[in-house]
Amino acid sequence: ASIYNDIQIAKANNRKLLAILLDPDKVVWDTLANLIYKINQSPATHVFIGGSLVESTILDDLIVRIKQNCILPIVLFPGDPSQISNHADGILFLSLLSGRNPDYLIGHQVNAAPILKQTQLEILSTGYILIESGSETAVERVSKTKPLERDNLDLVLATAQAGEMLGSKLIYLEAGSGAQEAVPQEMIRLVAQNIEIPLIVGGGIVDGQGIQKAYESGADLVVIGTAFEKDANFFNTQKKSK
Ligand code: 1GP
Repeated sequence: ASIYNDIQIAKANNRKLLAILLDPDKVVWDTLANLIYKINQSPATHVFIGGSLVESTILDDLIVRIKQNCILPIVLFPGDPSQISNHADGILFLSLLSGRNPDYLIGHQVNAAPILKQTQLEILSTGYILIESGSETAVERVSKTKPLERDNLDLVLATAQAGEMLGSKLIYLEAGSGAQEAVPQEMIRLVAQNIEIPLIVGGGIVDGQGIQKAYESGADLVVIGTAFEKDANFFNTQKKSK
């Protein structure tokens, strides 16, 4: 079955999904076995791999190594076309709809298309919407775009709906990695209720309660990066504290 089909089936059954985001630059090779063990122990349903700026050349090796011991689908979450690996299962083919930088709206995508045609990767067209989250995040810095304001719900909704009308298969509301403030619940709710396609939410979610709030508001898939990166026992701790 395809990654997208599975996401749609999960959404239809109100079964919530969770992605652990790994930044290849921050993965410590020597501790990888333990990291994979922790991923397998966690409630994660997907592994996302990427970052705004990845300098590492270990992407292929990292994915091969994870796949040896982990059956979760591996989805690339690239900052630019250099972050493509045929060893992954799929790729979030992002367009940064909140910004007006043509490189991140269509430029990188044009460069990536011929490369992707040579791979078996499942292409997941994703309308990527950056939301203001307290201070400047890496996405903002690298893409040289401004996030949408937290209180401009109408603009966020119109942007998500435009993405859906353009043919995005997923909408991703992003506060940015390590964000001070996660995407507001009210915003998640409004967008979830007014689009048909699955909704991904991430950035600045640091505890089980934050994950639950995003789910309750209508997120279909939540992305956890920094919290797991800082503490591979993150999901054990969250379970115990309940
Ligand atoms: C960032 O949404 C992801 O692209 C995850 O963010 O690192 O804050 O969990 P965090």
